[in-house]
Amino acid sequence: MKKLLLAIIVLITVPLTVQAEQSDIIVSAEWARPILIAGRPGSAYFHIENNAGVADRLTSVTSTISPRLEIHEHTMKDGVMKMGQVDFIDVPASGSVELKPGGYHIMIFESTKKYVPGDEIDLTLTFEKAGAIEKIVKVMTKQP
Ligand SMILES: [Cu+2]
Repeated sequence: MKKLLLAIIVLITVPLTVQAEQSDIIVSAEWARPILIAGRPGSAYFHIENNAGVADRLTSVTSTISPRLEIHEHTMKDGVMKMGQVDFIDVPASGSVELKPGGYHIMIFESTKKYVPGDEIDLTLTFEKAGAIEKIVKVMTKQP
């Protein structure tokens, strides 16, 4: 009887636990550039994979190291590379987006201290459908 009860408990709880931890959005290959002087702008990059059959959208990024993070993109205008803030990054259904130097990136303004290679920066990425995803991002001099 005890064994049967245990089997029933396992059957009931295991699928629920797996579902709670599963996200259709996978964030990987995250890294950030050093911030050599406190307050100087920094940047962070990562790969976003969407395994859902519907599109999602990265709408905000926050961190405990700074009150001001922005989503940016680089664009070519009249042969000149410019960067500016965007409100979101669309992640296509069953597709992916890469944040990288010269493309989409996260800007970190007003950090209270400097960050050198080997340091870590926490990021909370909020997606419209997948919700919040927390990441610890390693500071590196160049893309791994
Ligand atoms: Cu920027």
